[in-house]
Amino acid sequence: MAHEPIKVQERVSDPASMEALLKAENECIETCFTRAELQKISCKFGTGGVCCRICHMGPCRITAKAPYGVCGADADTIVARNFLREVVGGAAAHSDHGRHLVLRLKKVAEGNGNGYTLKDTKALHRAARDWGVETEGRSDREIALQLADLFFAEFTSQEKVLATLALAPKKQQTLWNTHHVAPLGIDRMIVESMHRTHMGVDHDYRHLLLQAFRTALADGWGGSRIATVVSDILFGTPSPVRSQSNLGVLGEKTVNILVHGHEPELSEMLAVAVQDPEIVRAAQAVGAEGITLAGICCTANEILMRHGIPVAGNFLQQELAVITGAVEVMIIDVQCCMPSLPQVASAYHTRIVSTSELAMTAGADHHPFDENDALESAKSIIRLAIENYANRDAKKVAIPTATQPLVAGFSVDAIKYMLGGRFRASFRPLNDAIIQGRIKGVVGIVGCNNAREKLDDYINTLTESLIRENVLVLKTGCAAIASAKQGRLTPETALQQAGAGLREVCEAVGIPPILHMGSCVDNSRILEAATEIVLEGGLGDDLSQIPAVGVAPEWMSEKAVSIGCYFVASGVDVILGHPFHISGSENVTQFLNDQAREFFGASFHVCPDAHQATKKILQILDDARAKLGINKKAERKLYDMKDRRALDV
Ligand code: NFS
Ligand code: SF4
Repeated sequence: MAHEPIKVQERVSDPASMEALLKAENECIETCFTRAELQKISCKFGTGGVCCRICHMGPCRITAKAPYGVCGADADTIVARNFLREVVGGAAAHSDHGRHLVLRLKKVAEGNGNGYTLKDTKALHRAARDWGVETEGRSDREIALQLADLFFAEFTSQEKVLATLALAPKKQQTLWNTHHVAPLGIDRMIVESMHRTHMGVDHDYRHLLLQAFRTALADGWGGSRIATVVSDILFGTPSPVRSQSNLGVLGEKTVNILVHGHEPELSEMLAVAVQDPEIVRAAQAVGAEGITLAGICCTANEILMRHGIPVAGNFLQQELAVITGAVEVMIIDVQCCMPSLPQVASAYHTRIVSTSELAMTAGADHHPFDENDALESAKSIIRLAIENYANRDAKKVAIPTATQPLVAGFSVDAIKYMLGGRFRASFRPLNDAIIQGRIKGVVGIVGCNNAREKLDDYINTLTESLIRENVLVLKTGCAAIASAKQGRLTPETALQQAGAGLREVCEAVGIPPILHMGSCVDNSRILEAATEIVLEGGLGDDLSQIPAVGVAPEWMSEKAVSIGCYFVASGVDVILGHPFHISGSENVTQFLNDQAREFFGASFHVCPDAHQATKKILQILDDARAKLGINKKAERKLYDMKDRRALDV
């Protein structure tokens, strides 16, 4: 399909994406970048959130001349209802991901693991302790079984608030109870929110927005937290690992398999299966040197964190990966997989293979992942790729050479260990560094890429300026991959750019200034880290008091909306690179960007560029420091031996 040429250098920033997008342009392949061009003018009713199609007297659109829908709903009601439904979408996606993992945990606990095991018994015991499960005199499987049932109850609880909330600082829990936003069962919250947004039910925008925060809390402290914990039990708690990133990780002479999507179950098995000697021999038999397994989006983050499997790219690179002409099979499951993939793949030999029973895509080959024979299932998909190698058309292959090394794998456990050593693992050195002003604060940069913005640009500019200002940066999702591709996830490179105070601390304890903490459900790890900071003491007694900020610079998905809401409801200010679709209601905008502070001690802020965001973040951190009385100018002293000894293992 011919389309207007696009300015490649205005759409992407890393050299590999630039090369691949140019190739797409030359070959007249349509991508999200060209489609974004065609969709350029957005509907102003949609942008403002004032289009209601909840009942069939509508769609109704609010204008100055028609300020009410047919039923009498005003802009506040309509915007708040639409917003709540976005949170529902995001919370549902994260939580259903979590549910599938709990189902797996239960099977393993019952002795029907079919290749899956309780890989990390330390994580199992940690979870048992956190959720109050008796371990004395019980087998790991018994513990896991009770834990799985307890987690199921978190989904279905009808009257009790989530048990998981007890992991938050006490004051946070009291606050949630006072404002009636402590969520009951995750499924109940999601259904109730759908009920409340049905025609003719909940109409008060404040009440609707508080429900949005409540549903989001069921995601962050419930579904996502559970997903992370169970993944750690089944697949191992991440610890620092080196790997490579960007499209250049694809092999010129290997069978290339990309996993894309979110659920770690299949990708974990693929990571095992590609090492099988029989599979390797099969690849060699078709003339390949071996197999390259790499990932896109969050499933990439999952296997990167645990196995060091390379990351081929983030969200906006999924089509570009296919356009290299060198991918035999791209496996997709759920979330963030573009429906355009089979169309792009049709220009090459690439096969798009969908594997989740939840998700089919027209034009993709559907090979449902057989969980009862997981390893065999993984191998059969790899064999498809091996067979397809012969169909690769050398004339169409151009793999960008750019790759960058990285270090990932910073679970809270790993950070604690690095900070304090094996025997006194603790956040103390970090808290002290914050109190002394060597580190100004902690900022989580998370979330997606968005085809309406230049790929990675805002994320990377912001990250650089924050570390320069002595801010420790925690990363997840596609934002983490952005840093990886820029070579900023190696301690060496990043340290050269960090401010003096941050650099000293990082060097002394051996952590990089930018920590890759995992996939988007692993934003729960950021909450966990923030909680550790509170519990360690000296920086206030709830999350709203510590100098911490969350940022979603290039966000696009409903999951990001939910994440933003649970951060704010947890007391962490959130900066958005572009606003929610709420501008049609001043009241809703004011509530989210301001009034939320009265409830939670935090709110949303919109900063359209990285420069503005940096200023805003530093101001928020400074304010928090002033309130804590730790805003004195940091003494510029180098670490002496005593300090070093205090930090050393
Ligand atoms: Ni998060 Fe991960 Fe990426 Fe955004 Fe999508 S992959 S779950 S939603 S696009 S960060
Ligand atoms: Fe219109 Fe009200 Fe129906 Fe919405 S619920 S479509 S505003 S009549």
